[in-house]
Amino acid sequence: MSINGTVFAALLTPFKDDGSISTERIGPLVDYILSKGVAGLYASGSTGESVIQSREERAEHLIALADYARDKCTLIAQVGSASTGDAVALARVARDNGYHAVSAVPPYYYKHGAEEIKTYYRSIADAAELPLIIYNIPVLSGANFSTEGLLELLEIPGVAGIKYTAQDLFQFEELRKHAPSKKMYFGTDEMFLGATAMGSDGGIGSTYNLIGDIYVGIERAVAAGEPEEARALQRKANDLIAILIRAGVVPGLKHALNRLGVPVGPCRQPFQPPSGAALKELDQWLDDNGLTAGAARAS
Ligand code: MN9
Repeated sequence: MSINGTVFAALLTPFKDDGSISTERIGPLVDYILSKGVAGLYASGSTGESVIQSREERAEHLIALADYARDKCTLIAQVGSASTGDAVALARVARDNGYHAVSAVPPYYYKHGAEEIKTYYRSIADAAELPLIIYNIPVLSGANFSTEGLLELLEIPGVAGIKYTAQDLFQFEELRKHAPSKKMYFGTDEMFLGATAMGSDGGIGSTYNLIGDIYVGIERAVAAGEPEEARALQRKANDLIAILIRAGVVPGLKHALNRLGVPVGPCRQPFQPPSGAALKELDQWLDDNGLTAGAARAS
C-alpha cells in the first residue's frame, strides 16, 4: 500500500469537556483540517496526547477516526508505546480499521539497546501488515539515534520511512542520501521549508491542525519557483509557532481551535490551558490572521 500525500496533520485528540475521549468531536476537526488542503492525518502521536491515554482510549480514538475519515484522506496510526504488547495491539487495530500506514515512537522510559528496539519495530511491522514509519523524536522519546542507527531501523522489512522530528538538517539529508527509496517526512514545522530544500517528502506536524494551508502554500511556491513567497509563508507560520512555544504547543492549538469554533475540548492534565501574556499574544495573532473567534462556526 502506498502513502498518498505530503502534508499530514499530527492530529489533536478531541476530548469532552470533562477530559474523556470524544468521538463526536472528531468529524468537525477533520473537516476543518482537510478544508485547508492537508492530505492526511497522523493520529495518536505526541500532539494527540497519546502517552497520557490508556491503550483502550487510543484504540477507541483510532477506530472512530477511521470510521469517519478512511475514505476522505490518508490515515497513519501512531501505535508506539513503552510496551511492545500495547504497540502490537494498536497496530492490529490500525490494520483492521483501514489505516494506510502505522508509525511508532521507540519504546520510551527505559533506555533500551539497539537489538531490543529493532525487535520492537519488527513486532509492530509484522502485526500491522502495513507500511511502518519510524517516529524519531529524540527530545521527547529520549532515544537519540546516530545516523547509522536510524539507517539500520530503516532497513527493517516493512519500514517505509521516517517522521524526523528533530532539527538536524544535515543528518536528515544524510538519511535522504543513504536511504533514497524511503519516505522522509519532516516533523519540525518551523523548518518545513528548509527540509523541503533538503529533499523531504513532506511534513507531519502539530500546527497543521490549524494552519495547514500555509504549508500547502509553501509546497506550491517551491514548485512554482517562488522562494521569496515560500519564505514569507514560513515566516508567517513561525510567528505563530514562536507564540505557541511560549503558550504550550498542544494547549495553545486546542485553545485556538476551540476559539475558532472547532470544539476539541481541553488538554488532559498535567497540561494546563495557556494563560497570561502568552494567551494574549496568541489571541492577537489569531485575530490578526483571520482566525477570529467563531470564524469556523460562521463559515
Ligand atoms: O511532532 C511536533 N514536535 C513536538 C511534531 O511535539 C516536539 C512539532 O509539530 C512541533 O509541535 C512544532 C512546533 O515546535 O514543530
